[in-house]
Amino acid sequence: SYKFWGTQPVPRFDEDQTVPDGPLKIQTVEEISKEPASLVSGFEWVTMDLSSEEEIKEVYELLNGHYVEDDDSTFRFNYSPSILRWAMMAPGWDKRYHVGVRASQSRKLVAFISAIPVHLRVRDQVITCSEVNFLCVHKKLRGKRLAPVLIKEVTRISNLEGVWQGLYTAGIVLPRPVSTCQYYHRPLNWQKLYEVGFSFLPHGSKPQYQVRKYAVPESTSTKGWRTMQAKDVAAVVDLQKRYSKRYDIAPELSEDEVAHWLVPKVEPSGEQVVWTYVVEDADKKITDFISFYCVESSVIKNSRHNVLRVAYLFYYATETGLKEPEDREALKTRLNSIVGDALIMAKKEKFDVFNALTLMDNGLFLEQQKFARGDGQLHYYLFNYRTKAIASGLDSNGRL
Ligand code: YNC
Ligand code: MG
Repeated sequence: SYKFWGTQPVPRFDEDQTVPDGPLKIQTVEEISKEPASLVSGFEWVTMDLSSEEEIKEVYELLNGHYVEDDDSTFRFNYSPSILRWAMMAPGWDKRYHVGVRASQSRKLVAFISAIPVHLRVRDQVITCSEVNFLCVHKKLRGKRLAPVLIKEVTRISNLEGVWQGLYTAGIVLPRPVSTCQYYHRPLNWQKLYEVGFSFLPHGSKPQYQVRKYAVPESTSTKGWRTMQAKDVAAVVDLQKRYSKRYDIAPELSEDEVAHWLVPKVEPSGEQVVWTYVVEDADKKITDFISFYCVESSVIKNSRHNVLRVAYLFYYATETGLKEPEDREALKTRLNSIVGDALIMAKKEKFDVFNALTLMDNGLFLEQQKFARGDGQLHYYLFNYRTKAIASGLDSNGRL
């Protein structure tokens, strides 16, 4: 019945899809409250300072204990403090968008929501959105309608800055997804995935067959393959800009954003969040790039393993997809080469599994690269923006 979402400027399920793209509700900054809504007594709003070691640790601990789990509570996302900083302190970040709720007496952080600005192209229009993430309510405070209060607060803060649109994803169905993707998983360490209950032994197979099936070569094979460096930013921005024109919805990434999101950096602790590789041809031109980032998952109850190291496919682009007229087979071959090499790098970096969604051109390599369909779906949503549904890489039967 969507008691909350029914009051928000989001498209309804039964809505006519022929209306032109645009906002659902138009307001001015003057109409927006200068003060947050009051919370139930005993709780108060706080702005979290993620540049403080203590405060990022509090956000980390809330999420580590209470953030997204899979359906049978075997795994829970375990975003490290480094990844949280990477995700929430991207270009244009502002600490006002790191919204917490504390218990007044104990000072314990019990809920959180965040946003960063993103310039999103939806078909032929570019909109500034608040990309909302890390909505989390402590397990003991669930079902008390606190989530709508957090969502309204991040909306209010965005609106005061003149931002009227939102972008977010969720595993649950809400009114109304702009697109829906399936998760696909490519085992890298089959034995461990089997031991934690993530992978199953197919009928008639043996563990050693599965291990052999998912083995990857020792070294990459794409000529000119190397790690991305800061000097590649302008070339990657240009390639990404041209390649992403093929999609109906894509962020417009600035040089600062590409430097932030894609250039690999090793922290003093030795930790790394993102891995990006470029392909440089004989003329020193960047012809391809591909990236993935790391989010660990806690293995909730298993005597042998505590965490899974999970790589998530991020952006990629290739000149091969830009040739006119488009040569689909050449693109498919090229994407299989660079994704295959990315899998090799992820294996070297000790990842257990490599995840990808059915978006971008992923339908061209998921099967060939031995990704298997997972049971999770990810729904993409726009807040206060109407546009026709965007197909993911699946047919009407939900097949690749
Ligand atoms: C969700 N994930 O439907 P109705 S994703 C949005 N996204 O409202 P209560 C959600 N809405 O149906 P609880 C949601 N989950 O009555 C629930 N809701 O209209 C809706 N889980 O509130 C729900 N993190 O407080 C219902 O529920 C209402 O206590 C019920 O809290 C929910 O980060 C939650 O999955 C998710 O921590 C906080 O279960 C809690 O259960 C929890 O009674 C584990 O809420 C962690 C988890 C969510 C991950 C994410 C993206 C969030 C996007 C939020 C929407 C942003 C809109 C754009 C705003 C900016 C606009 C501008 C400009
Ligand atoms: Mg609640």
